[in-house]
Amino acid sequence: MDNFKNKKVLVIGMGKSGIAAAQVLKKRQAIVTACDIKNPDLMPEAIEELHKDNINVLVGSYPDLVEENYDIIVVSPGVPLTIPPIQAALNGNIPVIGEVELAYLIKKPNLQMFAITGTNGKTTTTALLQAILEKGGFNAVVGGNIGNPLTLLVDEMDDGIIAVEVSSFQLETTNAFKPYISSILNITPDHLDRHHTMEHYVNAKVKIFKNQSKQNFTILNYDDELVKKLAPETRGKVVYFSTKYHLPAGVFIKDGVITAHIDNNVISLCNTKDVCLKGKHNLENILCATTIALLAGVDKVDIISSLKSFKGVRHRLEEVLTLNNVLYINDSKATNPESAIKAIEAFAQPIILIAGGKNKGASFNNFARVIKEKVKTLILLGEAKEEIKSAVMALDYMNIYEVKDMAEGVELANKLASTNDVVLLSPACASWDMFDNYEQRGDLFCNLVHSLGVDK
Ligand code: UMA
Repeated sequence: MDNFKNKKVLVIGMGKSGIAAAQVLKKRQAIVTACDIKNPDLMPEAIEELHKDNINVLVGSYPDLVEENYDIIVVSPGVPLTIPPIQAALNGNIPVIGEVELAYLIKKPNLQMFAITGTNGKTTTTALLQAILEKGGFNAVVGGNIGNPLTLLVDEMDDGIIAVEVSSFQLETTNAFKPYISSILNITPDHLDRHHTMEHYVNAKVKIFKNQSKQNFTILNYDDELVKKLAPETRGKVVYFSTKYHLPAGVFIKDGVITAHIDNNVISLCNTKDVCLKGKHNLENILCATTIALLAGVDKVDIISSLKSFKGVRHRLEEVLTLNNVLYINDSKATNPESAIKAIEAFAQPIILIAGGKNKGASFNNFARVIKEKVKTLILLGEAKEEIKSAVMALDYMNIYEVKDMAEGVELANKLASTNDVVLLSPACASWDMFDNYEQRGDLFCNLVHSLGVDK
């Protein structure tokens, strides 16, 4: 369905995605109602913005699906499909699609989507890809889970490329979505509170290439056993990348040099020592973005120059400041244990770790092992603090402090830190118990750290 004129549409969730979806649908003359379960007092701006566009709004409850006779339901990524109105729609054979699917349906034919998913690294890879494409002379923007709702971008752009970060939540509600190039960086347990089993989580992730055909490319990480084995499930042309193996075809590291073997051409790019993004995990992100850029036709010189200058994204191993020889790092985007483990492993110095938040159904056992090995002091906050505390105490790790909020955490870290330490905010949890999103959590951390600097 790409003609929404006079269609009666219900948009569920009035965050970024819901507002964007409602606005582009209204522009296409659909009869739109946006709803949200939140208390209306907590979302005056969203209500005002939608009212300005003459969009019906229902806040604090959901409408009656049977009575209202909707033609289609558009669901925001953070809304689980198990809520009663969505179940009622599915039982009544009313189509339920996500905001990403809506964007794909209204996309103009000359606008291309290069999509990236994975448990970790997708934001960095998406941002790096956009930087390379832009350097290569393409009209390229980032969109999707990275923070810019895809519907708004698709509405504005006639051609060019969107480097799309897609989450499992967004993929779950796709149907026709067919990116020209798709890629999966890695898959480890995450969001199991929503997907319940690894099988469901993987099923959501593979929807990134479900509709691809032999004209399309599917980029897979050869080093990730689960991802590597997905190759037979796509009809797209598979191109692997690997940080560990010399592949007969694909993109890999040879004698320290990023090397591509694509269509019988061997291209040497730059030495891994010269790339700006540090850490083993970033090498996977770099190889993935490089593979996509090469397939898009970006010149080798532009790829090299981007790799040498791209410094990373906010809230991901972001250097806040160095104060009294203590380095403060904001890694608020580490919303699962795997991601926080990678952050801890990126530092050789003694670490004071601030962690905790809302557990998304993960086990903290591996996280606890890495803490025991590498973290000097652990400061815990949020809903999951007892769970993390039990996991580390089971390994006889006792250097634990519990705090009530971020302000107390930063103040304590500052007090405990000595020369050459790193104070690392890498929560291993979602932010939703104390914040609206990880950006808000990271911004607060940065502000608190900067005010330490002012106080001294
Ligand atoms: N809501 C309901 N009913 C529910 C649940 C939520 O009405 O049962 C309402 C909430 O009250 C709230 C609204 O839905 O007002 C929020 O919708 P949302 O959670 O989908 O948030 P958006 O602001 O639309 O942001 C979403 C993504 N959020 C999630 O997937 C949770 C953003 O990803 C994304 O940047 C944005 O769309 C634009 O595409 C954030 C994220 O945390 C970064 N993603 C997860 C991750 O990266 O791990 C998947």
